[in-house]
Amino acid sequence: MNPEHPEEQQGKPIGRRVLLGTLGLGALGVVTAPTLQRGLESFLASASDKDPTGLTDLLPNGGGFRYYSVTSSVPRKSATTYRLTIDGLVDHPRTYTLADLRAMPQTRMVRDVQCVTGWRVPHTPFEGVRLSRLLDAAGVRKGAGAVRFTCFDGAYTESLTLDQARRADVLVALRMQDKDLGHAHGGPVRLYVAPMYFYKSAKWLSGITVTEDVRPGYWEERGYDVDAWVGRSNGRDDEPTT
Ligand SMILES: Nc1nc2c(c(=O)[nH]1)N[C@H]1C(S)=C(S)[C@@H](COP(=O)(O)O)O[C@H]1N2
Ligand SMILES: [Mo]
Repeated sequence: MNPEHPEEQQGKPIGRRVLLGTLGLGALGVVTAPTLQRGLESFLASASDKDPTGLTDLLPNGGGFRYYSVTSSVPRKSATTYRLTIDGLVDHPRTYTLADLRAMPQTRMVRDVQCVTGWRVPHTPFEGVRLSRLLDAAGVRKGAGAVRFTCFDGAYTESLTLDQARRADVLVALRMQDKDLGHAHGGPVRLYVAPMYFYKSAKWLSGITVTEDVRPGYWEERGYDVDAWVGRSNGRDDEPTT
């Protein structure tokens, strides 16, 4: 597998060994809000309808997205109330509105979404502004080595090294599945880190802070890898690549 493009293994079905191997982590990692989960069932059904391979039928919940939040409720932000702040070790700290972000060049990518607990949603389009573009606009200072993400749920955090954050396949995403990001999936704006397990893709993104060092995020303080490359982290490093 090309280490720069771990997503190239996207066509590979998830082996039984992977699913079995992650059940322990899954029990730890799945935190769902029962009411919202129910509200999402129609969405889940339509997500699996879009999978002609039937691959998602093999997954524990019959396929499709699961709704994850580490908090029991999350405030809603609209197109008018949403703000994204970039600060820390930058020359030009700035607060963006949703309209500001929409006015910037958008990048669309289609990859498999993969949660570390084993579920996967094949060929999922995401669209938004490259994080590298926002970092360049902010003017990253010497001595910076990492980027920290905060969320308006008030609890979740994530981080990337500066090199990871500058990859072309890391987006500040405004759209998913060719629709504006809904609240349940982290709208109006979430992070999308295509080459890594989905826990890196922080929902309800509100802050981007350029820092010296990586500080482990919410799940990483609870045992998951900070460098969360799909297929070569979290004990999955030995997956055969066929
Ligand atoms: N703010 C926030 N972002 C988050 C999470 C969360 O609980 N809170 N869960 C992560 C995990 S473990 C996964 S698998 C995905 C789930 O995204 P979804 O709810 O859109 O399916 O969001 C990631 N980002
Ligand atoms: Mo996850």
